[in-house]
Amino acid sequence: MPAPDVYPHVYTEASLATMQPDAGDYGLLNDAALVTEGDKIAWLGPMADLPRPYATTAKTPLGGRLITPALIDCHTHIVHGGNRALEFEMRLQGASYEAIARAGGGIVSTVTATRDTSEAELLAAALIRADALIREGVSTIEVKSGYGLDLDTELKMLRVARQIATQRPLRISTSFLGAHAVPKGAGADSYIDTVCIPALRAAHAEGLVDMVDGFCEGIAFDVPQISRLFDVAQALGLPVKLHAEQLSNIGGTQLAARYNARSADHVEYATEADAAALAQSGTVAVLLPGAFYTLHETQKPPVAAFRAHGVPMALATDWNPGSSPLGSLLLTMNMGCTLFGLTPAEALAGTTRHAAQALGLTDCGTLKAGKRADLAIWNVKTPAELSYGIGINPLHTRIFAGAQT
Ligand code: DI6
Ligand code: FE
Repeated sequence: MPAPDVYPHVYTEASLATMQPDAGDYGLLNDAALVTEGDKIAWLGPMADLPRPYATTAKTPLGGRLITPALIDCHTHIVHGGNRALEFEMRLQGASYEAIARAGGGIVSTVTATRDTSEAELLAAALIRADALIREGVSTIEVKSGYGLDLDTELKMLRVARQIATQRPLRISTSFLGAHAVPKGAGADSYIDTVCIPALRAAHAEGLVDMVDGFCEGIAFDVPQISRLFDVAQALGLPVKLHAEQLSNIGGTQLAARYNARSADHVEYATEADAAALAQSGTVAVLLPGAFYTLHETQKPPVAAFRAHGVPMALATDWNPGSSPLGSLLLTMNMGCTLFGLTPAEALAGTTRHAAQALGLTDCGTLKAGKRADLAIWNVKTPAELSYGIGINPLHTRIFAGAQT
């Protein structure tokens, strides 16, 4: 891990997409400079206003390149064993995601593979995925459990997630997703009460849990079952988030709002009333176009209603072996625009400021003096270019906690 740099770094001849709220689409500053000291942003503004003390410091001229906050992937399942290429082939021949899940494939097949994979092998595979995101200027990744569905494997997954941050210059937020699927041979109610909730308590006791997540869906858990889990989360002082309204509407979004969830994710089938509830509770809607694309969905999330009600929208890869084997947050931004109709400014807010909000992080996601110096410097001049390219990676340099990495 590189030691934090204590000397000021002065970046000049840059455009800054500060992503400050209420500063216009991108909070854009042209002909600007940005100074980092240690792991923080010390100053930013027009080059002409660069404070005296920095005038004599060595500078890094960026030739008009764009600086944004480093990107944040706020919904991933990058710790998992095996892959589901076979199901991809089955879906191409007409089998639906739900039919495959009900026949014992889907999430449950990744559970078998994850149980059978050692901690070291899970970590090695997760690091390869994390590296792909790092190469695109990502500084922070949320990582879920949920392919264990037993105490030992759920804890194994969360330990691996924590270890990623010891092996790479990355910040990791963990979500306990024990309520992801009903394991083979179990009943949903007894699974929640006798396996999932005890596993949550054990994982929390080991300091492995930052948030609690669930899958509220016809093929997974209903509102009363998720409520029981969320009651325990609340008693433990843990914030919640929820996979809600992905394939149908069974009330998950309203449930998330009642528990002041940090985010409600997927939300394709959310309604106007659901949008109003999210606005009320200050919950972020996390849109996951990778799953929409992979599953050939046609129901789009109600973006117009989210805008009308002022619901912050984030974008994430949902990187998982089944519904979203998508390893690019930049491509996710393009898909958010092309498939869901977001503007490129909304897409960038969705992978910076709003993604930070979805994780409860207040020290990153925008460019401002005092925030962490987690930055991405791009070989582009205008921020819309980040969403416009398809499979193009214009990253020039990633700065993590003030250090070039
Ligand atoms: N929704 C998703 O998109 C992932 N989990 C979930 O609840 C899918 C996980 C998988 O198919 O393995
Ligand atoms: Fe997911």
